[in-house]
Amino acid sequence: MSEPAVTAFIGLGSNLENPREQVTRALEELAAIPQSRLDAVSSLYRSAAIGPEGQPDYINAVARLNTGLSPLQLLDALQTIEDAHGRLREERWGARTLDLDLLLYGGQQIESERLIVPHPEMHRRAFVLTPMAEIAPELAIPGQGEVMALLERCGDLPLARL
Ligand code: A4P
Ligand code: MG
Repeated sequence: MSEPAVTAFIGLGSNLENPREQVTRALEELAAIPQSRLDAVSSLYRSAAIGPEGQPDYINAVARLNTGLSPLQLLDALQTIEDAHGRLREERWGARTLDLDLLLYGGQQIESERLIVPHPEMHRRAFVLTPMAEIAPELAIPGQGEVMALLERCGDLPLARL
């Protein structure tokens, strides 16, 4: 393996078809991404869905990956994992069961057609910031500020740590 260079953070979310297992399996799949090393994984958290009502609760987690892949190579790898989970679901629900967001890629700010980093909603979402604070409490989000300060501003979305 070439020397991994960049620390990336991945947000995991699922609210269909045994979400806890979806997330646990996705973490194993993240660990198998080429030229990359899974460095840290948060606890799993359960919260009510933000967005359209009537959805099941979500399970969320955040992972820290040391990677030699470029941002788009990493996005490709994440989408390959999403597709593998999504294909199973399409038969039954027509919905995706796994969302993998590239939250941060080093300190870079990226705005391209396929990829916006930092993820544009992450700084407002307790279900991202809480697990992130667990594995990187000192971290600052480029353009937004420190994770702990952002989390205080989020208001209280009840999150249950599993
Ligand atoms: N894309 C651009 N930037 C990124 C990035 N940083 N990471 C593009 C990943 N993808 C990125 O993504 C659509 C396109 O965004 C991709 O093809 C990629 O090129 P998607 O995941 O297929 O679309 P989406 O699910 O509609 O968007 P998104 O932003 O992932 O969904 P949301 O808005 O995050 O909503 N409530 C709780 N409690 N917990 C949750 O996890 N999640 C959602 C998902 C809603 N409510 C939730 C939760
Ligand atoms: Mg997504």
